[in-house]
Amino acid sequence: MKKHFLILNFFLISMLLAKAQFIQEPLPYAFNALEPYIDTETMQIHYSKHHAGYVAKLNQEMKALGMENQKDIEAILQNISQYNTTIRNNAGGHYNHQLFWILLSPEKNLTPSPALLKAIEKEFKSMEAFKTAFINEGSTRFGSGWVWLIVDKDKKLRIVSTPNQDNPLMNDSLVKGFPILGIDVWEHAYYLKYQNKRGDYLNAIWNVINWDKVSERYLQAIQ
Ligand code: MN3
Repeated sequence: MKKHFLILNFFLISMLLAKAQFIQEPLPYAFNALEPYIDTETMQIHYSKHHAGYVAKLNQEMKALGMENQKDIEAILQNISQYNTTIRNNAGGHYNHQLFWILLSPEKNLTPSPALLKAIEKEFKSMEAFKTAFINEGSTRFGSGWVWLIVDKDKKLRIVSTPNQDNPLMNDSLVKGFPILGIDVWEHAYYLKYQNKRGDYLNAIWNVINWDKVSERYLQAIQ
C-alpha cells in the first residue's frame, strides 16, 4: 500500500514538473560549495526563495496570459518590450539566475581560455584592469541590478550594467549583446555576509568564477 502511494506521488510530481513551462535547473554544486566567498545561507535563500520565486511567477503569469506554449526564454527576452512588467521582471530573473549559478564554481585554478584572455587584454589592457573596471561598474550601479561582460554586435567585449532583472539580451536594453559573464549585485546576493560592502563582494567573487563556462560562452558568441 505504502509502495503504491509512493509510486502515485512520483507520477503526480512528474506530471507537475512536466507541466511547468519553465523549470529551475538543479544547482550544480552544494549550497556551501562557494564558502567562504559566498556563504551557505545566502546561497540557500537566493536559489530556493528568490530564483524559485521568479520561476513560479513567470509560469503563473505566462499561463494567465495564455502563453504557456512559449518555452524559449531567450525569444521572450529578445521581444521583451511586447510583454508586461511581471513577465519582464520574472523572465529576466529566471534567465539571469540560471546563468549566474553556472558561471560560478567551487573548482580552483580555472582560468580564461587563451582566446578570451587575448580579447580581454586587447579591450581592457590587462586582466587586472578588466576586473577593476568590472568591479567599478557593479559598484556604481545604483540600486538593484546586474553587471555583465558582453560580446556586442561587432564581436567586441564590453562591460555594462542593467537595472532590476534586465539583461543585455532584451530588445530595449541600452547596450545589447550576448552575456558571457553576469554578476548579481542585488543586496540579496551578498548582504548577509558583506552587508553594505558591495565592493568587497565583487572583489571576492573572482575566487569562484567558472572561467571554463565564460570561455565557452565567448567562443559561442564570436562564432
Ligand atoms: Mn538574485
